[in-house]
Amino acid sequence: MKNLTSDELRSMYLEFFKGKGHAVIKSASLIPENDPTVLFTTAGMHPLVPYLMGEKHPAGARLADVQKCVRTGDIDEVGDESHCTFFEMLGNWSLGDYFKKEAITWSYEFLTSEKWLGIDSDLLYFTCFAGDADAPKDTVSHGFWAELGVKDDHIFYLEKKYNWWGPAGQSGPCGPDTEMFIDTGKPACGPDCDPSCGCGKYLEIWNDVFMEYNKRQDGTFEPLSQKNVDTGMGLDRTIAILQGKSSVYETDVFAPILAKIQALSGAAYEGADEQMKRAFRIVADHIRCAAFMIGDEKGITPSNVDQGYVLRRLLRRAIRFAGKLGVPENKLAEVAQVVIDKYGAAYPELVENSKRITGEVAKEEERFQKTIRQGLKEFEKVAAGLQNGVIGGKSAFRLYDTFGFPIEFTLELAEERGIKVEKDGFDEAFRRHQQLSHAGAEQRFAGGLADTGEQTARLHTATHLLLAGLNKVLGGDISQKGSNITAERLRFDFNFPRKVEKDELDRVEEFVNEAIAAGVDVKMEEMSVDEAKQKGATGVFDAKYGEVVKVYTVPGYSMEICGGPHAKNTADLGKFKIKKEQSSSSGVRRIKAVLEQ
Ligand code: ALA
Repeated sequence: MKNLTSDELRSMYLEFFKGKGHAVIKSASLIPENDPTVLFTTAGMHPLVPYLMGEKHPAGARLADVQKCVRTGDIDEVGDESHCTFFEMLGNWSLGDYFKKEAITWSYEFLTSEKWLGIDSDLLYFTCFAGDADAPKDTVSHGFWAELGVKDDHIFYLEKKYNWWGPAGQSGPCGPDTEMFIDTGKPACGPDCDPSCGCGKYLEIWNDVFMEYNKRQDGTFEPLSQKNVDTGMGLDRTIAILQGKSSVYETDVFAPILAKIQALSGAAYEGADEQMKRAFRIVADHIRCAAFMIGDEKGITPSNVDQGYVLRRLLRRAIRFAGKLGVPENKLAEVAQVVIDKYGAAYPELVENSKRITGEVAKEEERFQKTIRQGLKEFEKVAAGLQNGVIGGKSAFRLYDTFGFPIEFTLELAEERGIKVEKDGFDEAFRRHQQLSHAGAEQRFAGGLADTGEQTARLHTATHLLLAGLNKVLGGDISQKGSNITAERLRFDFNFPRKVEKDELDRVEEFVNEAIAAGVDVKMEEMSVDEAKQKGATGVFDAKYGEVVKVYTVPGYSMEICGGPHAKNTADLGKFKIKKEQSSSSGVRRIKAVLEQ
């Protein structure tokens, strides 16, 4: 097996699929475009949903990429051997082109051929979908693995829970998958040990999804108009295997980051006990993830809502654990700089935005230190007023909710002084609070990119007109910072340093309604990014599709790079109405608007 660095694996993967006729496309932003269902891009397929649903991709029907992804659902597991909040997914795509035979043959070739990864085929195990009422048993995939020489006892049939891929609980493209595992050398956990048992013997490294169904909003399935392949190989996991490491945190990726934390803290990572190791890994993982979030082409900053909230939580958790390791205050920007240096060649946006990354990390650390000092004072007040030596759940929650004082700090301080904390009461108050606020939840409304309904298309077009209107009324420097469209309304974030006044909003509304009244056809053209820029198209997509992009024009009003879908004529839009203008995060305003019929 080849011992590759992360940079080498990225290049090798893309080179292999280029050789199989794939166009290499750039990673999309971590912040989904026009998709209200998730806060972050959680898999390589996510930005490609419109194309999996049948829209034509400008780069062709065979694509390969390395997509940056964030999943914060299992943030509490970060720090074990394989969980991270940020990860890179290597993927190859067939948009109605090849299907199971080619996908499986190429996966096998890339994994086992001496020219590529050269993994000993005896170490590899495979799973296929066992079949149920929604779709048949995948004997076809099983057959292709067998043809390649894989023995029967290396192939398992597993149920939908393990061998089906599709956005859970949502509508969208989905289908059975076949997964590839490597034997880590750990002993089997028992006679029933298989790749689904999670004991650690088998580590999943790659997943080939055969997307041939669309899951409807009502949970039923319909065949897709085209059959697609969506694959995802975890970069961190695969290099851990290739480098002979038992943990993703021991690879060339994390080595310089952990070394920096070690140097700052004075504590040693090697030989540290599990708890200390975990603290090191949490700091490394969270700062890596934060650097990618802030450094993203649609960079976000810490705030109390949506993506900014998740970022704030990651940074504050990193700060807390860095404190435990003895890292002095206000040093985490230096750790972020190491992340920038390590990933800069593969992700130039990190280098371009390096000042923003280190600046935001430093600012958030200062803010948090201030919060903690304030919280400490409040804690002292609470502690001084105790009658029975117990801090009630509600008081602990108030420290957390009103003063931002982490519950862990309350628990630690209380323990030092022999004070008890009603943790159950805190948990109860916390749960109630979580149910009320949606911040922090990754999965949200239904709909999203898979929603190509007419009203959604109209709102997409209205969003372009809104951006053009804002530029006209507020001067030409407005660009999109985020967009979120449901069938009912649009939400649009843009850079602007102050509140937008009522009369300005009125003029923007007028501009959009004028374009609607003019009843012009919306035009779509494909061209290179450079050409689009030359023609004056706006759009945040310029790093996304590599060479060719779609440009939607509302002649006389707007020209924007976008993946669609859009209304055919502005007259279809109805009446445009701005419902709300508010702050979204520092330097970013948010507008909510609707189309009234
Ligand atoms: N979309 C598939 C996954 O994320 C490849 O596992």
